[in-house]
Amino acid sequence: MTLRPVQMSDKTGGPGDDTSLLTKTRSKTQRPPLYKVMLLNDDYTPMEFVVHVLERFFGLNHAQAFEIMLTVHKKGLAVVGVFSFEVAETKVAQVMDFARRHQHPLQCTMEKE
Ligand code: TYC
Repeated sequence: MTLRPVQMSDKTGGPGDDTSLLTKTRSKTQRPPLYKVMLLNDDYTPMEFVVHVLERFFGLNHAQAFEIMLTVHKKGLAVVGVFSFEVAETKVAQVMDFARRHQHPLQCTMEKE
């Protein structure tokens, strides 16, 4: 909140002659947009590999990683985390590169929340 003096008169000088007002300028707080990072199911990537990816790049413990892997397997996809644009972009690139290096077709994408 910024207090902005507004001069209401040009006749300034004398005591008690201050006709300025304090007006409140509402500044809307800007929150950065968030991005969902999602893992997609496929028929070939081994379950253990997906669990490893979730532990390694998303800091999940084994039980959490296994649960999300199973959700992707059953439902086709799942959100694995929500991040700023830059962090989401990095996670997607890390997962895609890791999967490619191991010759698995695992797909990871991001979408504005
Ligand atoms: N459907 C895969 C299988 O049966 C496992 C899998 C789970 C693959 C999650 C990708 O994002 C994925 N081996």
